[in-house]
Amino acid sequence: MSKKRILSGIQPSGTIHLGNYFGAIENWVKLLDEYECFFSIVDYHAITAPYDAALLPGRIREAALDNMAAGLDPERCTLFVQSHVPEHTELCWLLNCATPLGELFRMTQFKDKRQQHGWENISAGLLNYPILQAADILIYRADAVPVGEDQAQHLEFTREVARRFNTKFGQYFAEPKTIIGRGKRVMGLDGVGKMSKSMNNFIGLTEPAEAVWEKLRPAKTDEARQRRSDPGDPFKCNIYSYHELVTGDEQLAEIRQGCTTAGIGCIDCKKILAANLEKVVAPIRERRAELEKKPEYVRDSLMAAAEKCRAIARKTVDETKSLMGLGGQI
Ligand code: AQP
Repeated sequence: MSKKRILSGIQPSGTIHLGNYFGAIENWVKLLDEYECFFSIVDYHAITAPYDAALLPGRIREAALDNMAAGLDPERCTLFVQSHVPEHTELCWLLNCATPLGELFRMTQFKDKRQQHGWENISAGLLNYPILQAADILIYRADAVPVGEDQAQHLEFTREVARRFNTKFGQYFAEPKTIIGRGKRVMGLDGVGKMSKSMNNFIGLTEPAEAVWEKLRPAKTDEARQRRSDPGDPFKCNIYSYHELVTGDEQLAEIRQGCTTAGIGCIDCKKILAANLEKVVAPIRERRAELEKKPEYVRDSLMAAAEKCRAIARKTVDETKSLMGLGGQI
């Protein structure tokens, strides 16, 4: 029996961080054997916000290195760069024309960015981004999409796009399921919003241990713990939420106990976190250093993956066009 297919993507819009890892990449690696896997470095999405063109090629390369080092072995999955497969934008146009504008204006991410930056400073691409995302997924007829919680609304939107298309032009696209990762919403170091590349509130996946400590040391904890002797509530502490991702059950119970009884100070709690985190990320950092020595291997893998994708994507676009009355004999 053939394996079900998954697809997911990551933007090369900055440093890949622990939110990306625990919300998405870690889960992608776990799913490698169970599914036929497609993962995309979604550079067309990364240009929906202001960016420096001179930096983009380097960011795409960094994203490829980080993802491969984290376990996306090109022998076990198809890791490709979105813009190497132009069919994504062709399908996006077709789906654009079958999607009401009102649905795009209702997307939370769009509403947030519009409020932050104002109408004049956001691109039409940002409004249309969910349709491109739907095209990214539907073009491979993916059965499921593993993402962090912030993408749940966009995936519901993708299912709507598929449903609407099927109603109008005939049953064609399957509705992909959402698979949410373990760290479904990793908070930023400020403890206010989700960890995100654009908010600069992140710990980079492959940042050196010293740099990670410089970020953790002043990071916010439970406000009740003003002095070491003040008891706190671990569930109100952002540092504890990171512990839940990297600390084993027994030590986690000790941390909870220490926090509620003031038996452990915040700095010591952070030191344990830094040590446990290092156990997870050190092997990734080492693999990344090895991959950096093999730029041709990285480039060739991405190119071969794009070629494989183009064959699948072309077929979907041609069939979609045909259902929409395009591309036939005239
Ligand atoms: N904080 C997070 N917790 C859990 N999952 C997360 N993801 C992102 N942040 C978190 C998941 O990572 C995958 C790639 O998403 P992305 O490249 O869009 O991540 P980003 O860091 O949010 O990127 P930006 O450029 O900073 O985007 P904005 O400005 O929109 O926040 C996805 O599966 C995502 O769910």
